[in-house]
Amino acid sequence: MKYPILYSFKRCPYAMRARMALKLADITCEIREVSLSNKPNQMLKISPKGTVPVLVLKDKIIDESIDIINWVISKTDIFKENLDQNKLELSDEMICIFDDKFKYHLDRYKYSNRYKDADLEFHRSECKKLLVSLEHLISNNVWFFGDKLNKLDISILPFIRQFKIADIDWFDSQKDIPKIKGVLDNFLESKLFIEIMHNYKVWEEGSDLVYFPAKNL
Ligand SMILES: N[C@@H](CCC(=O)N[C@@H](CS)C(=O)NCC(=O)O)C(=O)O
Repeated sequence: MKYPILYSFKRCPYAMRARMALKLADITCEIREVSLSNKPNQMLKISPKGTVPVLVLKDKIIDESIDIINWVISKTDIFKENLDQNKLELSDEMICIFDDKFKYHLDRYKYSNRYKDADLEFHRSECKKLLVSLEHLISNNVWFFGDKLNKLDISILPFIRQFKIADIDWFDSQKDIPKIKGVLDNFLESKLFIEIMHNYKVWEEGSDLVYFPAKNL
């Protein structure tokens, strides 16, 4: 196996953050775009829980996005010396809060029709409270902790993007999260984000090999 294999799904925020870490580290993978409604058996065999992303390495399988990011960080210097210990700890704490609480309320806000008795406004306001607490912790700069991209940016911005997309006019009308809005705009316009949102055809057994990052980028 020449390159690691990455099972991915373009619009999945977890897969996005894994692709960002891999792209920042310039790690070439064979990418297999997955249809979530028709997951390949090859993926389910190695990761029966059936979520993307899944990274297949020579000696192990990593099927949690944060573990993929941490693996990349352990192998490379993508975020090296950017942050002091306090900020590193704060980042990991915020990532846990966003993966847990923010994601819980985001799903119930975005897909309130899929959850019995979900109150859209309640869940939106719970997400918003978490954004306001993040707003108080971050710098007034390009990224959350300054002018350098960090683990916190790539880990939670894909979810904040989803929160915005759920109702763009409402999001834009919020006045108390200006720094977050600025960072999100920088993220959406960044070369990194545009590159990791490349379109790939859904992979199936026998498909031609395709690579991430895309060869023409
Ligand atoms: N904790 C996992 C969550 C991954 C996840 O839930 N991915 C979604 C797509 S965004 C998925 O694969 N869902 C399976 C499905 O919809 O069947 C991670 O961080 O990698």
